[in-house]
Amino acid sequence: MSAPKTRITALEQAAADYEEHGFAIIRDVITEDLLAEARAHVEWLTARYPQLRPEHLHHPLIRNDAFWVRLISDPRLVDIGAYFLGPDLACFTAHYICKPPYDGQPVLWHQDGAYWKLAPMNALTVWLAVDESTTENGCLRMIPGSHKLPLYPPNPRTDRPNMLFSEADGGLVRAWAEERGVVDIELNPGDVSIHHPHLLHCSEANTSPKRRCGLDIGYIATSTRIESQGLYLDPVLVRGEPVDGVNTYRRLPRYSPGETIPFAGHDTWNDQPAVAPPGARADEAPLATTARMIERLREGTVAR
Ligand SMILES: O=C(O)CCC(=O)C(=O)O
Repeated sequence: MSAPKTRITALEQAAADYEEHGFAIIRDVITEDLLAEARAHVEWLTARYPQLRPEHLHHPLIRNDAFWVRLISDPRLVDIGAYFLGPDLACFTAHYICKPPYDGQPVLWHQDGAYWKLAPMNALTVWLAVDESTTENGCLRMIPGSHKLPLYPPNPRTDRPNMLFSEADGGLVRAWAEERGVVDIELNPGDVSIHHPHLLHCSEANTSPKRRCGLDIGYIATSTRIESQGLYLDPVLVRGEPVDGVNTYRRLPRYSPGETIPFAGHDTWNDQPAVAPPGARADEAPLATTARMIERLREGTVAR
């Protein structure tokens, strides 16, 4: 028997919310087996890069990491991206923002698109809760309807620790928050929230005893050109077809013990035809590129 026509699927509901408010929540997307691997990955990365704050586990660190590619290519996440952006989909950025207990840094009010140079801005942020994310430990906060705003360049802000070293105009945020209110996006592990590149959103410091870790994924339609210089290099094609002359796509990184965590399926990972050949070297120094990314955030030049 076919489903009644009135039944609204989770994605249809999300699309209606997204259209109206600029964000939506989709519950129970990722199951505990993969979440446990994501947590192991975060532990592994923080042990490997003790010089970095765990809010800064940026994509240059992990884009040649087979588990990272497995995670951002998960069909349950890609289905969400494809529902909003169409069947030909790439991931151009994805990083863990992991706020440790008691001193996790805030992410001040901003619009994601102001940090990206994409043409056209056919992009979606998909935020996967790796840990529980609540008001207490610094969940995302969003201003409904603010996705209708144009993009404004962020203002540098370094007088208080904050992950982006910048924030949106205070007057703009106050006016919109008074008019529309602010919604705290409380999520259980495995839930996902999505938001529009123009939406005003932030997250507070984590002063609680509970870590708050999320994986922040940027998907684009393959017809969107990445125009930033030097940071958002070679996206990963996660579904469908590239568009001729728009972007170049990286070969999938090989699984190699020591270069990522072991994960379910790692033993057959290298059998996929798109995996880089044995001996292929990634032409990048992940830590140096990440340091440059943090520096460009600090300078306010990340969108160039
Ligand atoms: O994870 C956070 O606290 C902030 C994430 C964010 O700003 C984003 O997903 O655009």
